[in-house]
Amino acid sequence: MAYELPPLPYDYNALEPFIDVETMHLHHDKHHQTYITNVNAALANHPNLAAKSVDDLISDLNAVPEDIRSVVRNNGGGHSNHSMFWTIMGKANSSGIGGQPSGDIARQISADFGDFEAFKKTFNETTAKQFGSGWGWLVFTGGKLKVITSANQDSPLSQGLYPILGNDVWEHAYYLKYQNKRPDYLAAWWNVVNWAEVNKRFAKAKG
Ligand code: MN3
Repeated sequence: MAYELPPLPYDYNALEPFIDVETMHLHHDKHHQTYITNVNAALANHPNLAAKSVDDLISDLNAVPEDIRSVVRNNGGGHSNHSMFWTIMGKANSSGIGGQPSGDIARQISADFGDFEAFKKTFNETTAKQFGSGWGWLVFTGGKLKVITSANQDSPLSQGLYPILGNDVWEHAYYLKYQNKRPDYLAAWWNVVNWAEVNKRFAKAKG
């Protein structure tokens, strides 16, 4: 079964003014769709791999034949990462979106970083420094939260780590509104984080 573009769980303008409607159309309808088109093409003659969920697919890249492994890593990664990304955001200025974290993730952030402000500072500074295209991630490893980055569309899943949240710092994610000011985008992004969804992912990361 070929992968399909998941619809956004909110309107294209829901993340305004922090992420603009034009960026959302391009990012979701064009960039995400292209990753899906490319990974589907690569798997066309590999029904056993195409039958996996995309997260399972990129969790075991060694199971992917070498001649299509890079294409699957980049485009399967792109599909997985963006599918996660849309769901961990929500309508700006609505209940549970942005603001302070809640639930277990709030307690773990306090335990591991001191407080939310310190966590955001670590995440934003680490991710701002990712050279070129990539992602900033929050993962849970060795009983602690950790901020990591990856290049391109590499997913923590390929390293055996479950992404609790991730922010896309490819220029296509922010350039229309923020131009070269990646730190401004990173700072603004916290206004649209869906903490209920992040808590669900944290529960999964803890196993
Ligand atoms: Mn992107």
